Amino acid sequence: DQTEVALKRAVQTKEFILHYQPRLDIRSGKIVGAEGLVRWNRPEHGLVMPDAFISICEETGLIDELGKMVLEIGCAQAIAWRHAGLDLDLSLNVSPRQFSDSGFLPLLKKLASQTDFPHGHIELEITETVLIGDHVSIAEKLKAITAMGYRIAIDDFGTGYSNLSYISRFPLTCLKIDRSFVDQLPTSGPIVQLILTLGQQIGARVVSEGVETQEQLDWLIEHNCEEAQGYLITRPLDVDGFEAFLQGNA
Ligand code: G
Ligand code: G
Ligand code: MN
Ligand code: NA
Repeated sequence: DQTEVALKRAVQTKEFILHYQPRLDIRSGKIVGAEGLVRWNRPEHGLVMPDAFISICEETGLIDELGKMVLEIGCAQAIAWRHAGLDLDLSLNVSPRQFSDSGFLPLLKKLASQTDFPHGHIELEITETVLIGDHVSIAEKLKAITAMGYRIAIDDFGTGYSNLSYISRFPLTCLKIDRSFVDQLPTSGPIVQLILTLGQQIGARVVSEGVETQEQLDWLIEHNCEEAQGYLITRPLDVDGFEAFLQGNA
């Protein structure tokens, strides 16, 4: 199919870039990090959003190469920000297939061995799907990844089917509340509160995603959620836009 052929070429010629959506530390009001979100800069089409190509990449196996590119771009950017004196944590999305690929740990190891790799400042976002299966081997894999200096976040938390009894055995530093819950505040308050309590219990920060209104942010402030991300703060921005946004918020 046409898109698939174009994607294959795009992976080879590296037509992908990252946009960055800031993460707000609710208590201090400071931007403490960003999530990198991939876009395909497709010739003659313009910017293509991930929903139009991530699943094709998963199905065709192109995700390993694309995922590698995302990690390389993200790590290089995180290093550049540190050199510029910016103290930012960067979250990068990892797809389930990429996580289970045998080349994934060696790639992480190679990236972490780079000069100036920002140990403790790169967070990998995995979904609950990744946590299904043999919990002992998953825990070992996650421990190996954290030992290299990465942190682990669970993305879209609350929408999957991860076994809650194992959550505390995994070395998780962050739970990202899916925006479908944030969108339904205050009706969804009991669920959000449950996740906030769980985060506290296991020592993971909780980030609320998809925060669009001041009312939602006020609810999160009142309930001691650590971080917020969403259109209320800003949409994902290209790197120049993101850096300009940081200046405006300094
Ligand atoms: O901005 P948004 O349209 O960026 O992203 C849509 C979806 O694509 C989200 O579910 C997001 O997690 C996913 N996504 C964005 N960037 C990446 C990436 O680099 N790798 C993977 N696997 N998923 C991504
Ligand atoms: O699955 P993941 O959490 O990585 O998805 C991030 C997606 O959410 C991206 O597509 C991003 O553009 C989108 N997004 C970020 N903030 C908001 C928001 O406030 N509202 C909505 N509707 N989408 C958002
Ligand atoms: Mn994400
Ligand atoms: Na999410």
